[in-house]
Amino acid sequence: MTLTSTPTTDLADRARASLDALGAVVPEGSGLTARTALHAETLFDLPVHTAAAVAGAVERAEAAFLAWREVPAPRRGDVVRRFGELLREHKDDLADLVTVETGKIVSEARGEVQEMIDICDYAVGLSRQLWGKSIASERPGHRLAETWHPLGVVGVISAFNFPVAVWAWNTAVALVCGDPVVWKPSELTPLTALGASAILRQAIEEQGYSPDLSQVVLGGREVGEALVDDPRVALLSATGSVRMGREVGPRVAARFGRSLLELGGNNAAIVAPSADLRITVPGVVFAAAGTAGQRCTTLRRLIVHRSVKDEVLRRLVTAYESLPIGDPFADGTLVGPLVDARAGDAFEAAVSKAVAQGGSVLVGGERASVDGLTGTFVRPTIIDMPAQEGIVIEETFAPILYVLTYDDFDEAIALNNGVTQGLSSAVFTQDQREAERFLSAAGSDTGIANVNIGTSGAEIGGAFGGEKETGGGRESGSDSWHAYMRMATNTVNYSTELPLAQGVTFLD
Ligand code: UN1
Repeated sequence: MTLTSTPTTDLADRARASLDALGAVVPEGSGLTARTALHAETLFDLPVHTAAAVAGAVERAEAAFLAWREVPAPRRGDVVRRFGELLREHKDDLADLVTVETGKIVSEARGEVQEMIDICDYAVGLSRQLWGKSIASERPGHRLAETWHPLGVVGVISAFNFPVAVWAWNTAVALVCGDPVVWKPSELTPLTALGASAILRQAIEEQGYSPDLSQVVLGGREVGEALVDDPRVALLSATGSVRMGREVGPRVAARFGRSLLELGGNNAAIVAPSADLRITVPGVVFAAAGTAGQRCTTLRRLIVHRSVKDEVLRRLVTAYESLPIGDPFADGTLVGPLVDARAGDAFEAAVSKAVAQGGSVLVGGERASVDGLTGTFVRPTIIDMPAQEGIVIEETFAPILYVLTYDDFDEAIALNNGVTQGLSSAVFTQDQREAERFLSAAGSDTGIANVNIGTSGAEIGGAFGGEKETGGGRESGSDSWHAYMRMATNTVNYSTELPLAQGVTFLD
């Protein structure tokens, strides 16, 4: 099924109209091109920042930090509350930019902005918490406590697939924690970044604070490196490939900076014999084919019990065959384009490798053409694999679901854990023993582990992140805010004696 198409000229106008509505000034210059996933053509030129310009941004952020850290946290929360209000007002403007640049369907683009609004609400509440523990002291007349203080400048490097939500998770929390943010968005999504940051800066200025609390630096590798290596960047929060994380982590550690890494996923779902297929099938389809397979939480491996395999696959193939592929702006489209031509090449290469490894393509496996659009469209794909090796243990950012078969539940858990990435996982079962075993210490080893829902679409209230090569960072809810603050342990002696800890005597 093919749905209507929007020409490039309309998209450029649409992007400019959204940017105007968001109050974003599009800087003049060249070095970076704004582009759209819907067409192979570009929209318009943008300037890139030099390393010196990044250093200038960090310097201004550092200056803003010195004042911001002394603003009471609930007042810092006022800025984030206003940002959330502006996001509600401009939801469609920002969602439009997300669709133009990434090709995400309208409902998911709006969902992404909703995720920003949700984290703002969360951070506003957090601004009245930021609590520390009070600990029992062994000494009379002494109080032992922990205090959380602002950390410093936070550098954010974000990926194209969640061009604004992941920045917002970091920024809403960083701001209430007392930290300014310097943001390097993906080179594929500069417009969305300019739009989102314009309304945050409006919120900051309306409340009378320095706009240097939120800055955007545009460009590629050099811009990222300038943030990574700047000793004034106290925390570097980076979302992207394992390859990127392998470079960023050690470089930040070498200067004793902190990093928060959100890297690749190769997420699995186990389908047990008792699985309720009425929720399993839509759960799997959304997780594997939603966002055209371009979430780090996308479901990439389906581990199915032999006894239900035929039925599960029959239903999945039927669902896949009727997935509407097309213009992400059109009503009814569920699968939009991949972000660019390179992603299409990676999709084709992965399918060929899987087939060479003995996989059989059950549905999809090829590109799709959409009338009037020159972007890269592919058919969501399911490939039955003989073993978990080769291409199956790699993350390909495309809608390819590999099927593996199991007989014994422990074997399924071993397959789930048998990859180097550790972001998200799920089990579909009605057997409580299986569900609990999956969630236990001996179960799934991922940072997100779900029962009877898919691997993607996490809410912001929980901490988001994963283990192993996913990088170990946690963002968004729960106590992820600790990463954005420094903790001091305070011992206060309000007695008239000076007892030493551990019973040590000195000068007695
Ligand atoms: C990502 O793919 O980088 O859980 C983030 C999810 C979304 C966020 C994904 N809330 O799928």
